[in-house]
Amino acid sequence: MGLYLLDYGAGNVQSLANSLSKLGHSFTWISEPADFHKATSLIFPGVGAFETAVENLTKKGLLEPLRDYIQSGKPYFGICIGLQVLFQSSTESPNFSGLGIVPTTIDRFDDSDKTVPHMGWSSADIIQTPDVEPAYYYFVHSYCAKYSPTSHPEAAGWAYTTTQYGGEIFISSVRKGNVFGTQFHPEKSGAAGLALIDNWLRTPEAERSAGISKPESIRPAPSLSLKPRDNLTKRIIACMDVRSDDNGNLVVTKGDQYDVREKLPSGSSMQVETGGAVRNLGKPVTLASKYYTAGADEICLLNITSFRHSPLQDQPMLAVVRAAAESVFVPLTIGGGIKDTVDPDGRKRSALEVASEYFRAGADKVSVGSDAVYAAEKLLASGDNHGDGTSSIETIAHAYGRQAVVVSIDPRRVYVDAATYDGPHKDELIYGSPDSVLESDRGKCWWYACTVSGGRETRSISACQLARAVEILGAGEILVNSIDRDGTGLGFDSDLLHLIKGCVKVPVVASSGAGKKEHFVQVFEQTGVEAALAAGIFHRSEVGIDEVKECLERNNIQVRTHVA
Ligand code: 1PR
Repeated sequence: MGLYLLDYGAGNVQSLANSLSKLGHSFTWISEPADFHKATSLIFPGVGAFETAVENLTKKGLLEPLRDYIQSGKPYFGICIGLQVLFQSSTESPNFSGLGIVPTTIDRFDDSDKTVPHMGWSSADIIQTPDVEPAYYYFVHSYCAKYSPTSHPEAAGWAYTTTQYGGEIFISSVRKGNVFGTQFHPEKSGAAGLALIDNWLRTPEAERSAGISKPESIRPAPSLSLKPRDNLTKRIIACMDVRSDDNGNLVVTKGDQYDVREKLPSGSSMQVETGGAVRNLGKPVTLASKYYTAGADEICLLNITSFRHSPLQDQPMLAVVRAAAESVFVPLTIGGGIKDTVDPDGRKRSALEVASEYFRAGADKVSVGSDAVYAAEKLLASGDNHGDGTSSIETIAHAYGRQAVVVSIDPRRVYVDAATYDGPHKDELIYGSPDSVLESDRGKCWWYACTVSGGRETRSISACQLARAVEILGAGEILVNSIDRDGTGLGFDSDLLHLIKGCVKVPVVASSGAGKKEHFVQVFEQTGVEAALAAGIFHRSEVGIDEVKECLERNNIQVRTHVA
């Protein structure tokens, strides 16, 4: 008897398991239908596609026992897909039915006025007590239950909180009788999320158990008016480039334009080609935990040498991810080496297997670099407007949902003579502004070429072409690095970011070049990106995450500030 967790076998459920362990709650996984009878509380943490969830629950014979469990009046807490499955159906998967407990459908956000998926921290406003200061939680989803008290009053009566995204208000949590469900991810929502899970579990079971059709649980649904702007905050991401130092220990390093070795004094007799020792800025798990506590909205770990070998042989990196996930309760992205590989013993590993290993270790998203370039080139060469289903982006997005797939691009400027240039990507040329703060940009003209293998090889595909292609293939977010700006502290490359923002609907993360807090204000104001990532200034303690957020807030840019 006790707390059970339902895993239908696709999503990353390790985050919730880690949250419960951190809070001191023991739990058991549901492994067969009979387990529902033993459960006195049940949490269903779903991520990914509606179809995958319903199909897998059905195949495992768990869908009907789940319905029976909920109707028995025992406490149920559904997260994301665990909430959506309570509804009748989803336009994401028209051939699959949900449990039909909440009488309305799940629909896609309208992307004509905004980025989809809805990704990041937003407030969940309690509709019955609007004066309560709302908490901020982490959302990542493209589909939602729209809040419509006029057309669907019964369904709207289930709403406990609502959230506004662009010009739409949706049900961000439901509460009725024994049923509680959140569209957001409390297990990834820092202290606020952990408190929410803990409060639910510590409320006596008798209080959480009640029939959903009891008259006292039927609430009238008020009409809500749209606020002038929604509460989705801009995200600040701390990134750690991880590699082995010369003694074989995994360290956080940081390059200048991707060169992570100490510069040798001129005239040094040491080998010039490889430079000095690998820069060591700290231990990955210690830094990840420090940045979480300091208020980072997300943490990113990049295994920057994984292109050289099979990442599944790289057990220390998996151990790093496992340990980081135990102390970081905001989204954790892992990149490097997500591709089809062959182990030294000849065993083939698909990109999906590699990604799955990282998800099982506690990653919430994986970031694909070089392999995304090859997949985009293949798509362009085919002339099709859809992939063939075999790329790493497609296979991982199919299994874990596109929100779990970040594409990390490493573009480099290719300077051309504006007056005479007649080469490729003419329509993407950027003309450096004559009054650019960077003297080096003035009067220059360039396009952005993609690179692979950590910038070692430049390809002919442009950053724009890549962004459009990977969005078609299923990327849920694009992380835009810049080899020209990496480690320079000159500020983000706004020209590049503006260009990529104009090419895609998915969220864009700015990376490379942050040198002071004002650079974050500039990048959000000038390009509209959803998030900004930095490494060097945080590792060297030059600027704190709290200082960045205070500066953004002063400039009227919404951020998540209450992190403790
Ligand atoms: O190609 O799928 O194996 O992925 C490799 C990943 O590793 C890619 O995401 C690529 O960007 C990254 N990578 C490879 N080599 C390096 C290197 O530095 N030698 N790091 C590297 C890329 C860029 C950012 C950095 C920002 C912010 N580093 O991660 O953190 O530029 O830095 P700043 O704020 O200090 O300017 P695959």
